[in-house]
Amino acid sequence: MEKWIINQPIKEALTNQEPLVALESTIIAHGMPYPKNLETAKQVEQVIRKQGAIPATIGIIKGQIIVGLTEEQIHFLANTKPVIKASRRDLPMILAKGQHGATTVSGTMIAANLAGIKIFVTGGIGGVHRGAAQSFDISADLTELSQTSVAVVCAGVKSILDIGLTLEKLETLGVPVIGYQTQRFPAFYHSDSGYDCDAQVDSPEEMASILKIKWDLGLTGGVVIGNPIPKAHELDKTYMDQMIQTALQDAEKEGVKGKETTPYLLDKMKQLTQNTSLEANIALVMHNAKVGADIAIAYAKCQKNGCQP
Ligand code: PSU
Ligand code: MN
Repeated sequence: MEKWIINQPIKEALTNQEPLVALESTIIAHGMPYPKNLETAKQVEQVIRKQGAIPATIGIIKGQIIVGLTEEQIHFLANTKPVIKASRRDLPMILAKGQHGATTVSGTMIAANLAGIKIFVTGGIGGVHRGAAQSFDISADLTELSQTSVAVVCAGVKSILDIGLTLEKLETLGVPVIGYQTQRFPAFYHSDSGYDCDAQVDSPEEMASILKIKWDLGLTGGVVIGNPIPKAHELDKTYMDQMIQTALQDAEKEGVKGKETTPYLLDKMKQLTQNTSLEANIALVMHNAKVGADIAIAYAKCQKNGCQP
């Protein structure tokens, strides 16, 4: 059995050089509860299609990485247990043991790159956790971004993380952090983290040319495209900061560690905010899907006919 496959519609799209957008599955299996996770996963794909690009959700079923999961396969990962959270280090074991896996940003970047998909849409990426000086808890997403050439459209990182340290780490790793129509790095539930991006880019065409130049130069590695949550869906900062404090204290009390930390914090935040965080999360993912599709379309044009000046 092949260790990874591309489903037929995605194969055809690749052959025809059509614009493709990769999507992760950890957000489905570990980031949101059933059935909201399934509804959201389907809706994100629809937004991308409506915009004129082709979605390819990535996950692992019975030890096989699948690029472009079918609707039934997405449904399966959305309500099956156990589905293992799959970052770079987890892939060999999950594949060898024939297990099911939900790919994180790092796992999804690896599979997208294998398939030749260069644009990837998600909600938020992992980063440097608060207190990382003690815990050493830094997401494998960051090291993946330093070595795998896929651009990740996200709404920044949640303030469950240390945003300043995350940006420092990305600088060290040589990963460009670009604000889409903003100079400010977004903070997931808020459009402005208080930190600047390396550059502001206002059009999909300019974004596409930056990606093309980077990779043509042989500058291997990803790009973080920070797309702020739409104003109407922003949540109150003081309130969210309080909830984050509580969630972090609970994690500490319960001794939550390692790969369980992020899913634990995401779930706690959802409970503490009585689902308002979940609604905001869904809204920002839809917005990222739209922008990601536009960038994929511009990038495909850039590949075919050369970039716009
Ligand atoms: N941040 C979010 N939502 C998510 C994740 C992060 O706001 O669903 C998921 C992504 O799949 C990301 C992973 O790649 O968590 C990072 O996990 P860790 O911090 O364990 O590296
Ligand atoms: Mn971690």
